[in-house]
Amino acid sequence: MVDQQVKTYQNYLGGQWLDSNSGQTYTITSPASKSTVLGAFQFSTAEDATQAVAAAQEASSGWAGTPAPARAQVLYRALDILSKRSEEIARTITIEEGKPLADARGEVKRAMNIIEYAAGEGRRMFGYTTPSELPSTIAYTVRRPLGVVAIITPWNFPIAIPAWKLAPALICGNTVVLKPASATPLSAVKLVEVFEEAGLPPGVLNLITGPGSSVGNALVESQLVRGISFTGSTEIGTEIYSAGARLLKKMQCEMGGKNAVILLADADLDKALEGIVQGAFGSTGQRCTATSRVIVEEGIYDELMDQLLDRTAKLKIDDGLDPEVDISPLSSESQLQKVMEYIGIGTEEGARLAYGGHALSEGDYSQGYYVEPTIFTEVTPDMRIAQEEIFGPVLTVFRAGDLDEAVRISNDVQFGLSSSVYTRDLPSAFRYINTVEAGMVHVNAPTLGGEVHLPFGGLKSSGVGQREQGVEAVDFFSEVITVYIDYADEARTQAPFI
Ligand code: UN1
Repeated sequence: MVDQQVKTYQNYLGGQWLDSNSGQTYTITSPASKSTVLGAFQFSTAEDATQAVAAAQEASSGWAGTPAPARAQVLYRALDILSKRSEEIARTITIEEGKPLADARGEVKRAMNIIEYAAGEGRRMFGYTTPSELPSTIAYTVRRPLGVVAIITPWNFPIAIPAWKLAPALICGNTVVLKPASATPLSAVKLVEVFEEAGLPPGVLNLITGPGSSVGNALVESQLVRGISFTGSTEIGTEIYSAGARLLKKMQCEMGGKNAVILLADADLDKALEGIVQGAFGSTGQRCTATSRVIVEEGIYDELMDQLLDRTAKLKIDDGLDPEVDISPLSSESQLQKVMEYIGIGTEEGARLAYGGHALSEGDYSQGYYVEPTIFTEVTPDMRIAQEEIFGPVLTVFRAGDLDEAVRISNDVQFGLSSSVYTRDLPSAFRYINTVEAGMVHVNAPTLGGEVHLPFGGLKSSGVGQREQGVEAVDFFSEVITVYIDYADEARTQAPFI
């Protein structure tokens, strides 16, 4: 039973805020304060998902028929509203997901950037014209929306990831059913409020909260859903991709990472150290682009380790609202259990626990899911901690004789999302760029992040389907139609094409 004080939030379908058909809600609590209930949310069912798809389908022709520059006007209004609500929404992210407020502010800014970028694309829905091989004929291409698309998002970027799928989907004229992670529905409700206030027509954006097992499956199985954009684990992404592919949907799955920084002996060590620490421990390691491996050339190994241990010891572990915080709590009890399990596995596998390794539960820490930043050395590529995504502040350190060996270790995982090298040597940097298996490659910069006008995504088990963001997002959320017009005033005596 839900306490009287707890606010109940509803689904958003066809422009109305509604209860789930289940008649049930579930509550969420704050990762930094387990006893603080943040709200009750609809425990939605497959039937709710079907209704949301129907609402999106109903709105589809109207929105598709709205000129893209007019659709952009709604996005510009959403941008303005999000900007006005940015501090409130950043605080919601921190309270709901746990990340430091500075990171949450950055996340809201990223959402604003992608909305701005997508709105600009409203005046650039370009196709092309080309000479035909026939006389008196023109040929051109035009973009059309897919129709109804489902957007399934994770808890670790509860505003930015929905925004960077939603904004391009909307500008291309699709209608959307958004299914946010069940752990972070409050941020999603606020994002939908922003678009509602911006004047998005009813049914163009629909929100259903609740478990992936019922709602997510119903969306994936619906014949009316023509595209799916998913971010989450490789395990779930593989299931969704297979199920969607069977129904010939357009699919985009953004999944796990095991991102490595290679540190060459000639690197600027101060710069590298900052990049490694931010990459490994920022957002408590809960991002798919986090640095989870450092591969160090022998000549600089001892110096790096001395400084890395020193620097890590100075990190402040606290509530995400503390202005001085470096490492805030993990987002849930299950995250804490998973991270602790991997720390146990690393120790059993014979890696050396060089720093941290404990959950923190004394004093104020007892209220949240805190864990120390953790560093394993003497890690070898065959270990599970070297291969599997941990999604927490756990860094594994490897030794390598030279760049080629380092790249071999870097590539020897199933993932290929982001990567980085620190070096001052131009030929080494380019050899790295040309051989590392990753969708995003950084030189002298952390593995994190990305800019909204550039494509984001990975190789191998990290990603499948078109990239997110950049012009690739427009490619994903639209179909290209090829048009031939014969304006000859006489019938042709032969079939027109060979
Ligand atoms: C980032 O590196 O800043 O789920 C973004 C994730 C990624 C987004 C990371 N899709 O962590």
